Amino acid sequence: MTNRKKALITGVTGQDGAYLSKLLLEKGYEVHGLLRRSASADVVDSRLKWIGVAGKIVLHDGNLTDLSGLIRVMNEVRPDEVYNLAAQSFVKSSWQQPLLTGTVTGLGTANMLEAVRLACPEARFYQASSSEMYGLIQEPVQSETTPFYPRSPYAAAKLYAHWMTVNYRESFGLHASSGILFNHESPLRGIEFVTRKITDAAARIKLGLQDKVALGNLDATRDWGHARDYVKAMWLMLQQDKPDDYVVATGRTVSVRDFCRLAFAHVGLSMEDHVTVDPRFLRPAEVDVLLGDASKAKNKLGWTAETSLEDLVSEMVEADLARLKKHEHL
Ligand code: NDP
Ligand code: GDR
Repeated sequence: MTNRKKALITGVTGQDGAYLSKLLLEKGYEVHGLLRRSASADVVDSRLKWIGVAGKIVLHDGNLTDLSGLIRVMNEVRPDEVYNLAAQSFVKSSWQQPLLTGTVTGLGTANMLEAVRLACPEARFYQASSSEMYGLIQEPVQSETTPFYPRSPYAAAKLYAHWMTVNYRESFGLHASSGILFNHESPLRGIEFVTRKITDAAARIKLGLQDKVALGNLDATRDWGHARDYVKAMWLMLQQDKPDDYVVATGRTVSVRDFCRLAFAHVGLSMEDHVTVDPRFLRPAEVDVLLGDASKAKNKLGWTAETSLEDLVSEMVEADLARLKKHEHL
């Protein structure tokens, strides 16, 4: 028998799952992860390997859409803390796969809440909510009190999941918290998201492997932070006596165009020479601007973003250069 605290992470193979696993292992936790079955078993844990935690966490087969399987995992692990990070998380895909997105990102969270309520109601629960819920922004700076206006099937699914988390807290007394996280990036960001697409392209162009990169809306602005900082806020939320909802953001918003400028400048190039616009990457509805006010997280959790955008961009470009030189893929 061990006295170590036990955490169960869904979405453990994703960007945040990798950073959170590392953080919790460093804090002495026994870390368990939910792994959905894949025919490509050799690559599913590539992020966990990159960050150095593969083999140090216990993986359990399961899928957010399968309630009985989730209950089985809860009974096996008996977690003290549950971090629900799994989702169909790519906004653009959610217009092509709205029902899948609703099933996994929305109803999947309801399954997780049910599994906790039925199997381990004492466990503390974290829900990965999103700034996308603000969508067509109703206030220039978004906080916990700003009304939501989702602009994609993804955002609508996340809003359902968010309100279910609030409702399970208020109806059943679960220690369930929702982190409304603004965009956060890292060298482990999926290649389909704009920041990693840009840093990977800047590195390839620098190494002579390609000449151009096609993007969509360069004028959208986002409040971009580092995933390594943001997983600390998740953990802090579950250490509070009372569950609550918190915005997690840097308080600075920058356009996709300016993100490109920073990434290309890092390798001594000019984005104007290499970036083209392709309507294929535009969205049926856009979220033009996001800018978060994380004062509540600062005051109640003692959390602030530690990494500047400039440092984040440099770290991502350097990681892509190193990967490409070693012919590694992620
Ligand atoms: P990723 O897309 O990198 O990871 C998503 C994870 O969910 C992967 O581990 C994936 O598994 C898993 N998953 C997908 N579908 C299922 C399913 N049906 N059953 C079980 N697992 C599944 O996301 P991030 O790490 O970037 O984000 C983590 C969470 O935070 C997500 O819920 C996202 O929507 C949310 N979020 C992210 C923000 C960001 O800027 N990164 C901001 C705000 C919220 P597999 O590896 O097999 O694909
Ligand atoms: P987002 O991230 O939709 O904010 O969701 P993404 O990086 O996909 O888009 C950010 C902005 O960049 C514009 N853009 C492009 N986006 C992509 N992917 N590819 C392009 O070529 C491109 N060109 C311009 C987009 O239109 C958009 O305005 C992320 C995800 O992690 C969600 O899961 C999370 O909830 C939110 O962040 C907060």
